[in-house]
Amino acid sequence: MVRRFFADAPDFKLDFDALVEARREADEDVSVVVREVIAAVRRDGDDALRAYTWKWDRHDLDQTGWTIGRDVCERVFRDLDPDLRMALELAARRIATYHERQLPTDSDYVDGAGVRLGARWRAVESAGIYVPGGRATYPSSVLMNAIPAAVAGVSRVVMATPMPDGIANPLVLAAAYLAGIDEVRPIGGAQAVAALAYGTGSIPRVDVITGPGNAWVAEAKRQVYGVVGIDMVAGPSEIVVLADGANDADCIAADLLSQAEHDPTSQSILITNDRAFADHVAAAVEVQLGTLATSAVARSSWEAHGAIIVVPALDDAIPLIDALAPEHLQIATPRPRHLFDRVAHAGSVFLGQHTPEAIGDYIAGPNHVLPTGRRARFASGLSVLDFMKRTSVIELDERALRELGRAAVTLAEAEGLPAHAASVGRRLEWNSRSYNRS
Ligand code: HSO
Ligand code: ZN
Repeated sequence: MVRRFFADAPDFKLDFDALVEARREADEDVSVVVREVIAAVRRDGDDALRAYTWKWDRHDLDQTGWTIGRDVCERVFRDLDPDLRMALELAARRIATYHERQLPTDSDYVDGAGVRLGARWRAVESAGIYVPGGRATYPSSVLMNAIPAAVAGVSRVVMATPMPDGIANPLVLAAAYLAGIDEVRPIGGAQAVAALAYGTGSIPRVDVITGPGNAWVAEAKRQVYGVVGIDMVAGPSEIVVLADGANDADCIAADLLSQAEHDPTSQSILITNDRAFADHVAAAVEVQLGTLATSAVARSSWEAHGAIIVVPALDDAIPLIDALAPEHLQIATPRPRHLFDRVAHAGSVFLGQHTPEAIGDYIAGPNHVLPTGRRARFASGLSVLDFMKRTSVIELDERALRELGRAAVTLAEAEGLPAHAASVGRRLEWNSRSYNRS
């Protein structure tokens, strides 16, 4: 049975705080092993990669090759069931169109002091997209990671994905083809992250690594951060559904389960102002769990981390939502924007009764790589900007230097940095000499 909370109960605040603070991420400390793996890949390069891949994936890289060619991915893509191929194509188009709007514009202007200032955006040269094997092997995530990189203008996008027992996931290869990836590396785990970050004899290093992964991959990304850029270290997925009693209980139950089926550590929370509706949804979840093929995972998520919270009025949900800062927020009420306007923290929001979160997982267009574990307070979903960097541009002429130079000299002297002061001060003198000459 799922936990129920009543916002007007005396001990609600305590219970709710415990819900917010509860740790769902596995406590496994993998950092020591990951440190060794990274050191080995830095030291021994391909030899380490070959050995780890054999040990953990039972996969002989020399036999399958160190790269899966674009021609192989294309063949798999062409062989897809036509409905699936068209669905992937529609998703890819919509994701590309949405992300194109994120492309930043350069700036260039002359300010009142006569200083020409600007900012210039460029894509990173290369990016590595990690795609896990195992439970969370999603072709949709290949699109969500690789398309923003392509839209940003990254010239080399490499995908790393493990091939346990030498067997590749065909859907992942097909999605890689569609997303324009031309270099697929059949490697996984911390060793793949290390290879992407530092490079090996056969794998040139990249500048940015994005993509989900298990505890080892997440820890490896954390450890190589700074050598390369990373997107974020994501925790277990979550959803908050705010729904009134006018909703269909079966639909809302399905929404909650769609998140719960991802992982036993996922979290689905319903907030409603209707006590009877809460009962109906709880019952509908039980019925659906009876037939769901993923019910083992979904049930353990729902029973360990799920919750139903009954609030006196929909407005009372707002501070609760902000405290949770959920990755996904569905607002299934008649005036969803009215409520959403007052929500400060959420990774992605789904408004109205016709917008289930799963639409955003696949086809709406915005990215499904989102901040989890209350990180929506300070972080955003994956975007084109994760694959770009900005260079600021400064240009002064004589007049502008005369205008600003003195203040710079004063600050340099205050910081005890005479060479800084001279670098500006000498130019001021030089300017005034040439000024007097003219
Ligand atoms: N809901 C997941 C993404 C996903 N769902 C992929 C299905 N496939 C995290 O946003
Ligand atoms: Zn999902």
